[in-house]
Amino acid sequence: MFRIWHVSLLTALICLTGCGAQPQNPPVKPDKTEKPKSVEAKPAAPKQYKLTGVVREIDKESGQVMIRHDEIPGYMKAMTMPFDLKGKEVLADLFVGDEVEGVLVVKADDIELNDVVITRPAEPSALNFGPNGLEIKAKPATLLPGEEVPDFKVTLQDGTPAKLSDYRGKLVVLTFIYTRCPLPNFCPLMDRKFGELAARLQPLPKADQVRLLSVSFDPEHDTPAVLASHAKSRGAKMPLWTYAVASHEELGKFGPKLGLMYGPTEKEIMHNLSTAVIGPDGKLIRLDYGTAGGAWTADDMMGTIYKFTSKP
Ligand SMILES: [Cu+2]
Repeated sequence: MFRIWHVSLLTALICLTGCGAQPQNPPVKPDKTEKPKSVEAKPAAPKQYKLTGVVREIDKESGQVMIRHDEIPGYMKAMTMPFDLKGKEVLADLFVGDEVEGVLVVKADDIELNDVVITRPAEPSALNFGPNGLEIKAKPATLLPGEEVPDFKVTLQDGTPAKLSDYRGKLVVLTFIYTRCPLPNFCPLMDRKFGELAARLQPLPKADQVRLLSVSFDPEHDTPAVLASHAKSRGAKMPLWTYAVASHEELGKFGPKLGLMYGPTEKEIMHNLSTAVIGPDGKLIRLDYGTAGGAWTADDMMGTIYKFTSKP
């Protein structure tokens, strides 16, 4: 009895607010232009997975980045595939070889890679360029004045092998060129500046404390014979001024540390300029590279040479 009464009272309360208390709205005419509302079930919420991998290719223009990613448990085996990172800030900083981490969002009809961060930057490699040519945006040199320049092997213009460490006791001014360079304000400019340095040093007793080394990054073309004839045409005479060539592998070991970037395109080699002064102890004294790579003058370089060689 008590129970029935309770239910009736509840019904009455609901009717007070819901049935009779509000004025009724006039019936709404159906709008014929109105599209039928979708009655589809909502798709399942996008799934998210952590993605880790290594950048293999970058196309900055389209924003497409090829990533060799690790297995994504429960979703995908390890594979190399493109991801669209257009408009994402990280794109500007990416280099081939960077290890990255991100959140893969898998929607019903699309996947998205978000929150990409570089977990381990690529090992410096002089051959750091994408499939569509060189990413000329050079990474900063990683060597600072006072730090030891890693040893590397070259072949001199007379065909003899040499190492940087063979020059211990000498002050080495080193620059990078390739003899076919068509741009007058790049390699030919370095040749002219080294020519000027050589001419100024030659009559000085201190010339024997100094070595000028023009290292080619074009081993496919710049054989010792080619270098020897190039040296002759530039008036370079061993041992003061020597042309040499290094393999890409050797260049990869020390070039980027000195801010060098180069990479072949169809017709020429894209590159920047880098000139290093290395002390008799093998430590970096001075580095002019990147956009400032062509700016040094024989005058200020002679100043550096005087400062770091002994008196006579
Ligand atoms: Cu050049």
